[in-house]
Parts: sequence; structure tokens; C-alpha cells
Amino acid sequence: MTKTVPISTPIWCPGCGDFGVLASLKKALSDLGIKPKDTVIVGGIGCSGSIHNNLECYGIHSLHGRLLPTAIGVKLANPNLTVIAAGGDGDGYAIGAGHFIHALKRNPSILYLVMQNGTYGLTKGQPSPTAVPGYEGNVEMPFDAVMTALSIQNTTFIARGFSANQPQLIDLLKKGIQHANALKGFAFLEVLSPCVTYNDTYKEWKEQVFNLDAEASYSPKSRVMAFTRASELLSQGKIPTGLIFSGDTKSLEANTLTSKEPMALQNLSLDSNIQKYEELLKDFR
Ligand SMILES: Cc1ncc(C[n+]2csc(CCOP(=O)(O)OP(=O)(O)O)c2C)c(N)n1
Ligand code: SF4
Ligand SMILES: [Mg+2]
Repeated sequence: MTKTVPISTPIWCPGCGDFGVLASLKKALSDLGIKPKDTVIVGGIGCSGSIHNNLECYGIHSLHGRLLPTAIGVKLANPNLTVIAAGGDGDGYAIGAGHFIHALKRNPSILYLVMQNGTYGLTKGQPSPTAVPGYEGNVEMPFDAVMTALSIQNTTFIARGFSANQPQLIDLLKKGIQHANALKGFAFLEVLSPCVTYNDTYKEWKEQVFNLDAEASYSPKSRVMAFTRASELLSQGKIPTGLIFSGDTKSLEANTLTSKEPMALQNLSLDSNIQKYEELLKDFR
């Protein structure tokens, strides 16, 4: 069942980085001419996970940490759709970490947009897996999702943007959506999106970001170069941004779908398929 609801005003605090992500996403989708009727955004749970309420598209508010399996299900049911999973760092790297690793491995052709703010914003500022030592009593080192994604050998699109750099973010969003829509696999885009209320990192991140897109000698086509350069930058206290890696391996759809006609558009009613169901049941009798 679908329900049509008017586009709502964001719930976010004034100055939240998620505003920059929303504006960039709207621009990227409209520049690419992607129609709302062909777009599904699956939101996580958190401030960031409400983004689909603020633009014209189909939207699903999934369970905490479960946006990836939901979005992958949508894509497998109808690969013609633009499918975007959008949520927070807590959602994706803590409760949803298992799904994140396996999505990287399975390579489904969706865009995964993570709004990374080093905190659980919606629940008022507890340390998330990306929190730095010293934040709210945190003693652990931050988890780096880009390094994790690089370490999985069949990943195909790894990028990081910053909500304060909208031209670059629009470009990365467009590239990620195009990658997914060409059925080339999983486009992972982490966006540094500061939580001004509980973890205002604008100033630090402006100093720390290092734009690999602007480094002439850098090639996102080489996983070895990406891994080496990203580790080097991290050890210098920098945060690499830009298109960090772009590879070419078979997508989940290419590996699993047998019919060219999207499952969601097929007539799966019992009456029309009774013979095929009977055939299938024979194996279990
Ligand atoms: C199963 C479950 N556990 C815990 C919560 C409480 N909860 C709601 S949002 C959230 C964290 C959100 O953090 P993040 O994903 O980083 O999003 P942000 O608010 O920072 O954008 C938590 C723990 C929940 N809704 N469901
Ligand atoms: S609490 Fe933080 S993440 Fe949530 S809307 Fe406010 S500034 Fe944004
Ligand atoms: Mg967060």
C-alpha cells in the first residue's frame, strides 16, 4: 500500500549539515533528469534518516540499521528504479554494520549515502562509531568506513564528500547515482555532515579535509594507490575526500537476476502461475 504525503519541512536544527546534503541531492537528481516516480529513497533511523520526507520521491522509513537490506530488496524487485539508501553513521556503522559489510561484498546497484557526524544526533549526542577520542567520554579510535570499503576487493565506487563543499558533493552524488543506475554496483558515498547541536565539527573538518579530486597524480582507478594515499592522509590527521576509488566488478543484479522483466512488474498471481508453482513444489514432495 502506498500513501501520498506532502513534502515536509526538514526537522533539522538550523545549520545542520544535512541541509547541504538535501540541497545537493535535489540538484543532482534534477540535473540527471531522474523523475520522482522512478526514485525510491530508503531512510534509516536518525535525524539524517528523515531526508526522504523533504523531496519528491517514493520513500520508506526503514528500521534502525536495516535500510540496506530494504533498499537492496527494492532494487532486485525493480532494477529500473533509482534506489538510494540514506542514513546516519550510527545507523550504518553500528547497528547496521553487518549489513554494510555484506552490501559492500554483494555489490548491489544502489547509492548508499551516509551522513557522518561522529554522533547519534537524534538521541542527543552519544558517541557513534566515528566519534573521536575525548568526545563525550569516548576512548575508542574512530571507525573509517572508506578504509573498510577499500579493503573489500570487489567494491566498485567509494567516495567521501563534505556538506560544506556543495559543488563537489553534487558531482559525487551524480557520479554515484550514474554508477548505480548503469547497474555497475554499490556506490558508497560518505558525507561529512556536521551536527551543530551535539558535535560541531565544521571548523576542524574544514582544516582536515584533503580533496583527492584536485590531486593531479591521484588515480581513483587504482585500489593500491587509493589504500596507500588514504592511509597516508589519515596518519597525517587529514580526511580524504573526493572520488577515492572506482572499480569494475559484477553487480549483485548481474550475478543473481535471471529475468529481464523486473519481478515487481511480473504477474505473480496464483491463478496465472499455478502450473509453474506446481512444478516448483515437485522438488519438495
Ligand atoms: C532498534 C533501535 N535501537 C535504538 C534506537 C534509538 N535510536 C534512534 S536514532 C539512533 C541513532 C541515530 O544516529 P545516526 O544514525 O548517526 O543518525 P543521526 O541522528 O546522527 O543523523 C538511535 C540509537 C532505535 N530507534 N531503534
Ligand atoms: S541534532 Fe544534530 S544531526 Fe540532528 S538535526 Fe540537529 S544538528 Fe542535525
Ligand atoms: Mg550520526
